[in-house]
Order: sequence, then C-alpha cells, then structure tokens
Amino acid sequence: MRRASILASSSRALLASTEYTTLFHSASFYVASNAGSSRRWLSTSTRSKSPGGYSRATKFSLSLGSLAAASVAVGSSSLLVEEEACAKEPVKPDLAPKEVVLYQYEACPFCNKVKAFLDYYDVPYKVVEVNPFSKKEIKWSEYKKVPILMVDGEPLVDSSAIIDQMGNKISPVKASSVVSNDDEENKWRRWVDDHLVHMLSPNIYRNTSEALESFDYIANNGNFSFYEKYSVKYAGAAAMYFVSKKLKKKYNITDERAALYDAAETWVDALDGRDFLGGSKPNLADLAVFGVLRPIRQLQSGKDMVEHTRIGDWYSRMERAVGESSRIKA
Ligand SMILES: N[C@@H](CCC(=O)N[C@@H](CS)C(=O)NCC(=O)O)C(=O)O
Repeated sequence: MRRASILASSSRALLASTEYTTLFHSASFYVASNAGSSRRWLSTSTRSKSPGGYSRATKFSLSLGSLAAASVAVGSSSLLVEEEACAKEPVKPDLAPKEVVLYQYEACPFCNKVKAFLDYYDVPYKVVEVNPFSKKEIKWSEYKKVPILMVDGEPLVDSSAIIDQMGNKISPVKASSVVSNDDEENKWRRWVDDHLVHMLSPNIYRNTSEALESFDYIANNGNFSFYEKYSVKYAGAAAMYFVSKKLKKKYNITDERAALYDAAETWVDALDGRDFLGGSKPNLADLAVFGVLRPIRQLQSGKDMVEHTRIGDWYSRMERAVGESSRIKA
C-alpha cells in the first residue's frame, strides 16, 4: 500500500472511531485541495452540536487535542514535589473505594481533570488506555466517550459529574468540604469547560512543528497498534493543524498564544492574591484548571505560557499540592 493511502486509511479509522468521520473527510479534502480555497469545509461539522454540547470539530479537537496534551508534564512535575511536604488530602480509609479504574485517553483534558482530583485526594486508581479507533476497551459501555470511572463496579461518566459523585463518596458527611455549592468555585469550574479547554488545540497544533510535537506524544503514549502509530503522528498532526485553524475562527481567536496567555492571566486575577482559589488549599476549580493545563505544561505552548504570564507560581503550588500520582502502575 502506498504511503499516502496508509495515512489516509489510518486517519479515517481514527476519525471514524472518534465519531469525526465527517470532519475527516472534510479535513482530508481540504488538505488535498488547497488552503486558499473558500470552500467551507468544516462548516457543517463546526455547527452541529453534539448531545454533550460540543460540536464535532470541537470534540475532535478535544479528543485528539486532548490526546496530544498530556502528561509529558506529569513525569517531570514530580521533580518539584520533593521540595515541600505533600499537601494532599487523603481519604479516610473506611471511605476509600476498593477499586477504581479510569478508562481514558492519556491526554484528554476531561480525563486529566479526573486524574488531578484522584491524585489530590490520593485515591489509588488503575488506568485502561482506550484505543480511539476501536474503543474495544469500552465496548461494554453504552457511553462512548472518556473518561469513564469504574468505582467498585459502578461506571461513572462525564468528568464534572464523576468528580461530584466521587466527592460525595469520599466525604459523605461533610460533602460540602469536597463538593462545594460555592458560586465562585462553580463559576470557574464552568469556565474551564466552556473556555479554557478551547484554548488547547489552537495552541498545541498552531504550526507544523508544534503539531508534530503533540502527535509524537500521542502516538507514543496512546493505545495504538504498531501500524497505527505512524499514521497517527503524521496524518493526525496534518489534520489537526487545519482543524485548529477552523477552531480559532469558531472561538474568535485571532492570536492563539495571546488567548492562552489571556486565559492564564484571567485565572491569576481570579485568585486575587490567594494561594489557591480555594484559599489555603486547592478547591475543585483549582484542580480542574490544573488538570487541563498539566498535559500541555511541557509542550512548547505550556512553556511559553509559564514564561509569559504570572501563572507559574500557582502552577508550581498546585504541583506540590497534588503531588505524586496515585495511579497504580500496571
Ligand atoms: N463532557 C464530557 C466530555 C468528554 C469528551 O468529550 N471526551 C472526549 C475525549 S477528550 C471523547 O471521548 N470524545 C469521543 C471520542 O473520542 O470518540 C466530560 O466532561 O467528560
């Protein structure tokens, strides 16, 4: 099979499996024709809202965008942890679930929100990396997205709902200490899902070298077959480069880096001089922002963000507070 058709068929498989077939056909058409075309190649996809509220293009971007982002940062973040005593909030042993399994894509921002929560509350969890082509690992589930958190045999879905339900489980008496009715906290948790996540794809795929950097990570850390890896890296990077340009338009982003820096500054302003939004310790909004940013921290966009904004101090405090991952190594 010729190289081009390997890339095309593998990418189609990736996109089909991630429910973005339409997008892929549009994207591949766009790539194959020319960038100057006035054809509105993504217009249908970007307009069609999913039941979850995100358009297909957005979901693709989040899913692969998310795949791109992840824990290059996680490995290196632990270096800082040794500097200070860990400020985790471990769960009382009698409230701790016996078995927690996270079905995820390594770099999915929603999955990383859940991981930041589990890490902070020191809840041990196993990870099942889902293959986005076949999704065979979640064949048993009617819900076809990740994250899915299996807690003592009960599947929980949707990152914010998972976090709320886990909060109630690990702190049933004083639920408010984990799951808050605090307006400020809820407002910023929504901001993460409605705004911050949309900054990721335009940034991590903003040029060919950053798109390849992102997909190099995806290819090596996702659950892909030997053959899928190559097509994922090159076809994925090419497709997402173009998709990210459409997403910029969709979210009225003219300069993606400026928008990322603006989001980081907005978050620092929200802290209003406090160590964490939660005050002396992180609340769920802190954990959500951290979870979403952790995947990009060691990518070029994350490095630029820390260099050009005031977010670095808070980020470092969060690394120390969240500490080592409580993920159970296979
Ligand atoms: N609202 C959901 C969104 C989950 C979501 O969109 N996950 C993406 C991955 S980042 C996904 O599974 N997309 C479907 C797919 O890959 O087929 C949540 O917060 O968990």
